[in-house]
Amino acid sequence: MRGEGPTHRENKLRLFGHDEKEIRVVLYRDSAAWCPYCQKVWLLLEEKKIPYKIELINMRSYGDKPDWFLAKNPRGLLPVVEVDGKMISESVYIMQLERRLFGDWCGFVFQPGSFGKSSFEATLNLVDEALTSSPGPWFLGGDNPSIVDLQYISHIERMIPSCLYWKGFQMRGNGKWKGIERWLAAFEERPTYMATKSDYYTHVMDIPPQYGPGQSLPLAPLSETSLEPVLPFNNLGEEAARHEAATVLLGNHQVGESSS
Ligand SMILES: N[C@@H](CCC(=O)N[C@@H](CS)C(=O)NCC(=O)O)C(=O)O
Repeated sequence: MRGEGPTHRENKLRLFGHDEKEIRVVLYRDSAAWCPYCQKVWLLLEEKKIPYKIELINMRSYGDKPDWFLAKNPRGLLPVVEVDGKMISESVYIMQLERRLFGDWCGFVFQPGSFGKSSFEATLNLVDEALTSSPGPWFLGGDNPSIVDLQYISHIERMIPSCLYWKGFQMRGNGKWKGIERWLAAFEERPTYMATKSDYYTHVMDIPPQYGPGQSLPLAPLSETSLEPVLPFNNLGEEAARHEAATVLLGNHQVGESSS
């Protein structure tokens, strides 16, 4: 049914049982699904089931952005959320949007009238402590991820393969950060997250060219745990994987043709 069904990177309309006329939000996110700031806002809208429309905008590395988009958002940064016609950029601020919408709803319904390896490891220890001291997999406990989990996930997802490839630094599978492992495993059971998640190869190579290449160290030999785990959720079999690769390749070819 139009606007319904599972989370997918090609969705253009999300209704969650609402009428299209009720939509107040448009999400402008990057067409390649690389951008970590876009991912967390996208995941937030999906987890909170906020009805919204999606506009895919190319990142600078793929050429100029459409004039109509720059007219609405002169800095050109992604993501942007348009709420009731007002353009809001800065993803942390956008994420507070959910609380604001919720606050608006409560106010209406219930009231009369949001350098280095050692310091990186030390910080990971702190993050891990915060997660192990929580009763469940999430930072704030509870059955579902909160705004705090969403704030971290799109960045940690990118740190895992990029630290591994560029620095030979293994964040997963080494038994050091059990809270982070538990938290990632909980995210990997969620279809919404898995639909927004990208793969190791993309995250190693998706550092925008204007940032320059990652600074590499000699790499440790590859092992079972240093490779991206194939999870049951996305292990659809060889044939389905071939179909998906062919569809995406064809789609990229068409996008390339239309922008040249
Ligand atoms: N502080 C901004 C950062 C957004 C940002 O840096 N977005 C990057 C993409 S990851 C961007 O739009 N770069 C311009 C481009 O490559 O088109 C936020 O939190 O939303």
